[in-house]
Amino acid sequence: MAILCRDCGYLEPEIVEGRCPSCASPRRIAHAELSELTIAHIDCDAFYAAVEKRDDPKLQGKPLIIGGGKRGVVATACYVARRFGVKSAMPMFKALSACPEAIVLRPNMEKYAAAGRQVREILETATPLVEPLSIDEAFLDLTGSTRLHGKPPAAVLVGIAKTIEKEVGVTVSIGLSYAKFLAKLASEIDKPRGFAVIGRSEAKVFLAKLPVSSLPGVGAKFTAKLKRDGFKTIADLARLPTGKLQKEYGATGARLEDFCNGRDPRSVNPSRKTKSISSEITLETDLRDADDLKPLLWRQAERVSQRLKEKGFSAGTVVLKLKTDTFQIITRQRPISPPTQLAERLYRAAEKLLQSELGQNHYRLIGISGTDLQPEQEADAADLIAKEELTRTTKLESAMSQIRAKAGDGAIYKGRAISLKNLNPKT
Ligand code: TTP
Ligand code: CA
Repeated sequence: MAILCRDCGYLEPEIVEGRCPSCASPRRIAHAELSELTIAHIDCDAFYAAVEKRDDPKLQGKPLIIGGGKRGVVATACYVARRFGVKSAMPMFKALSACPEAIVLRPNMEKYAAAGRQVREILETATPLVEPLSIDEAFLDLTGSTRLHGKPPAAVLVGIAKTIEKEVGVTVSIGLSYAKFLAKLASEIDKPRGFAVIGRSEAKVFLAKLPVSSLPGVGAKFTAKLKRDGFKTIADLARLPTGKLQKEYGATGARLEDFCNGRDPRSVNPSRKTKSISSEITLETDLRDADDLKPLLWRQAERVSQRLKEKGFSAGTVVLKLKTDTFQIITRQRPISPPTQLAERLYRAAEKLLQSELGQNHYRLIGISGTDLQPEQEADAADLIAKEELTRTTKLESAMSQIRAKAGDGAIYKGRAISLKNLNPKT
């Protein structure tokens, strides 16, 4: 039975009572399979709320709800507010009657996306096998960890959690197992700032008491069907003879049979090759006027430009995305030659596309994607850019992109930040 320190990652093969011999922390976790398990699920705690608390120390210790606006529901609540019964997706009036002293903030998606990206980058320093599930959670396969880092996955995970706390300023909960869905269930067990393990020896016992809806792919509809058919808990499914679930429910049933017996054939699938780079914003108030929409479009162009530069791509096509107040999604695209990394050129192409969509609808979302991605070496060759596009800003941005491509980001960061701020009329 090994024992792991959740603060310094010190791993002892034998249980020794008391505090960690290395850092004296009392936060330790013991498990017989601690050194063998390789599949992890990492999930940030109360993510939107955690980012807001990080940025405003006055919010520390207070009940905080993120949400509201036109849709009037809770996106998330911090763990203080959860003690009063506030939950995601609850109508705001209900949340506030449960916790009248709660502070309510509107979501700031750009900030959360940036924090989510930062978390992902930290995960990718531990293993290339990172499969993001949403803005704040991912699966990791740390099979190569011992060879790569000289320590088992459990200890690497402690390091990851610490780095995220230090560098991003939010806490995470970790689930460690031998299978993806069990790792995900484990990360829920000990939230927040949790670390929980489900080993092979206890998987079936752990699963037995859970409702069938805890299994992947079992949503509200299927849960209701299973209930009608007499299955409430995972144990109800696990006791069926082999093949019975497949006979009843086809391929879905075969998958269920695996899951309820603690098997998960899915491997961790690292993020697929990047096909597009995009940025979009959902608006608090639906907008229709060019004067309102264009500054928002410029902001998205800047963000896409920044990400193209960070990832070393240029875009050969610009896509404008709009969502109307009746939830209709409109996408319009336009090739851009030579491909670009520049906010100004992305913006101009998108602005032309937007021009044709103005006056018809109110919009609740606006965004830009760069697709048809090319290596950045192909980007913005000055001699190929049409004369009318070569404004002072474009030239400057282009020159900086080229220096950045050669000398790295740091070389010109300061210069760009100062110069573009002063030069660009739209910022
Ligand atoms: P979750 O990971 O489901 O929740 P959480 O991170 O807030 O809390 P937990 O500690 O339980 O993991 O979702 C991540 C973010 O997604 C959450 O901070 C806000 C957003 N979200 C919504 O906007 N609406 C929703 O209904 C849910 C569930 C989440
Ligand atoms: Ca979360």
